[in-house]
Amino acid sequence: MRIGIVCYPTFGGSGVLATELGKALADKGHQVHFITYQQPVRLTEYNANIFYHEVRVTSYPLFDYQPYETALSSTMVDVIINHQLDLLHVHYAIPHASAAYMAKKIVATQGIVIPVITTLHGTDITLVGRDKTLAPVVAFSINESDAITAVSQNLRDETYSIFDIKKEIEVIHNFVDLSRFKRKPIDPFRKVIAPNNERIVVHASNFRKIKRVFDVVKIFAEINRQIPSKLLFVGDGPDRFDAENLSRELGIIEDIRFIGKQEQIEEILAVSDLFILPSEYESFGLAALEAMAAGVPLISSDAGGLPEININGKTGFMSPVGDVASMSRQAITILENDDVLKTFKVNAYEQAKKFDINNIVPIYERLYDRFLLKSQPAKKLSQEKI
Ligand code: GMT
Repeated sequence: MRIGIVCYPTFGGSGVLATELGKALADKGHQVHFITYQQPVRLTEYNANIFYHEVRVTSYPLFDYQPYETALSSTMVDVIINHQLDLLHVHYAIPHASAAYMAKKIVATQGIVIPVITTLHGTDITLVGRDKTLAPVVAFSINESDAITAVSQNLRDETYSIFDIKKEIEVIHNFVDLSRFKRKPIDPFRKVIAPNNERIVVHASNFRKIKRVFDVVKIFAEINRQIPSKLLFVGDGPDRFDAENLSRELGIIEDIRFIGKQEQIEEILAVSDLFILPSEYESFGLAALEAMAAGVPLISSDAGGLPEININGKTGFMSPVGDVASMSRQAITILENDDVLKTFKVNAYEQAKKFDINNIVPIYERLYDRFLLKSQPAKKLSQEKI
């Protein structure tokens, strides 16, 4: 199959998921064409079945805002025609679903039928997408997609409650490549972070308000009062600076490291004992699933789709959003006893197995197959008169 994948190329969950999906499809022999404005961060190795098409945006003095969506549609048209794509799979509705709708209409004028599958990831619905300035276009382009998927049952329900969606939304959970996260801890690395064998707690995110990173600092302050421990903050974003200030105010800065965006997250998770994700909302929580795949238990809020991955009292614990006291107590319960920690680690890994890449990717392939039967591959036609 020749599959076009449209995504954000950054460290965000939707881009990571889309890139991992593309890589897995390429390994299975499909031809995968990534269409985005930058090389996706997880696309690091050469694969003969993977192509990358950069969306180049023309700048012109008249434009206060560059027309990215138009450039994206035009690149889609070019790739659909010249690489005879069988379908387009767009990740994150804004602006990918509406750009795909436009591309679909343009190639239709040349007699080409291109199915569009839209995968909803979270904030494209629950935060940004519902904004009045975007909502009509988001709802329209989702409804015009040939298939719609959501990464959790919760996101599916939220989408129906926020928008008037007339089609079926299929739930296909996020997945993880277990083989990538099953690493032996690198002892010298662990020693650098925790020289006296302290527990290692980790949080990874984009440090946006929705992630509640100040709760992470407060929870760690309580853990640190009772258990020798270190906290690693992975990632970067708007609340990082204030999180650092809060750590200083609480007198725990010496036990916290802000290590920025990391490509080798599996090395960090391999030495970690606990992952904290107290988010206001999380459609799924891919970062938490990756931690669990590395055998790291999870302290999380019970928001959004998190109850679909975190089993309370088994793989970690969940508390209401903002309940720092409860999350701190639960974290200490896991960390204070070696045997308890070991059991939670095993359970976390076992739970992650349910979301193994080998179980989920075939669901996408079956979805694609349904549309292939209905459409013809795009014929290479001249674009001269477009
Ligand atoms: O977490 C973020 O803010 C990034 C965001 C994205 O779209 O890149 O992640 C969303 O998609 C991930 C992959 O499907 C989900 O696992 C995350 O839970 C979801 N984030 C939110 O819903 C806040």
